[in-house]
Amino acid sequence: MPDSSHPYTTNATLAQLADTLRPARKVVILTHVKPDGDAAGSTLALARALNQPGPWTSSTRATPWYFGPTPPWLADVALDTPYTTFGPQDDPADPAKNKLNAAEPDAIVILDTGSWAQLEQVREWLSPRHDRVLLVDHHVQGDPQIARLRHIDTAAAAVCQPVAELCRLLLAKDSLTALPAPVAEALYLGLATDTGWFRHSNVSRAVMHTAGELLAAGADHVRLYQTTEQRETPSRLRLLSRALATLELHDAARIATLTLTRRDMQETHAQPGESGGFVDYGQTIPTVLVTALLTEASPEEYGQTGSGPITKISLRSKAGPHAVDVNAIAKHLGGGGHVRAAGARLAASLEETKSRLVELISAQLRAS
Ligand SMILES: [Mn+2]
Repeated sequence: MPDSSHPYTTNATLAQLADTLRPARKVVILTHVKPDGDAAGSTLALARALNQPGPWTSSTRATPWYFGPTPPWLADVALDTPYTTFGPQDDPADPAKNKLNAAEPDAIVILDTGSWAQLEQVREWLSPRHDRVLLVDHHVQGDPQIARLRHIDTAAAAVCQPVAELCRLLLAKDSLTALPAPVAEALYLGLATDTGWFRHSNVSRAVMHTAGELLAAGADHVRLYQTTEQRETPSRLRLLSRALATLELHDAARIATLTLTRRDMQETHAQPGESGGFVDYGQTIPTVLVTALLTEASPEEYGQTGSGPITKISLRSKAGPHAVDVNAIAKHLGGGGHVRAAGARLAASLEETKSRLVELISAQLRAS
């Protein structure tokens, strides 16, 4: 939990951060667990800026460290920029993990978070090095004790906005248009992804201006979009078409159901887990308040419970005046999750599960 007795506020300018980083010989760059486009983009951009050939360096001095699952496109975006990923069992203090980490850093930069909860695995390593920790973030909440020098710009749509300025200062350029193209391209990724590719309400004149300058610097937005957004597998798309074909609307079109059978999985050659995100398609219908994706479990998943069918349930609920607590529904069926997203598994067929689920959701809608 963030400490409310110390406000999470800025205590350093970007120029001060640049002055602190400039003489550093070894820099570790951290970001939140499960890095997204802004986290990966900002950390890669800063690493590239710090690793630019200059009087201070003869080799790589900055390395991003990533914790938790990384996006499938990370290697294709990072290209030759070195980074280290840590599995759930990897200890950041273990120098054997990677020779890039062997030297003790004289500066540590945290980007796109300021929350211990997002840095759990590296906390023990980070805490005693507090005097060397710098932070740039755009979130409202955080733990100020995490870093000695903090620059928090809550008006920024992406942390890549203030990080762009930090890179400009580090490289002593007159404008963002003069940044090296690889630095600009990583920054553009953060801007694009945190604004939903320039669709969300956080798009501003400043965002578009910065994006324009990064394009002028040579960011290849076509390559970035293809690399990060256009990487579906044919099996997943075929499986999606099967799921969408089963769409049913119930209770005045307030409940949507989608189903997938074992046969669908087999015939499309889809891997388990490739149906991730399918449940969100039901939510795109304006009247729909709850969507359920029901998946017939595979034989291996039947476990010791015997021969009967097992159906996996994935639930999503929309916020609003008649919001349904799908966590309560999942709990009722022996599962759980969050108010807006939850899951369960039931020892019943797809059809039995569907009718039981629709009944439960309808009852909650009547009560709300
Ligand atoms: Mn962000």
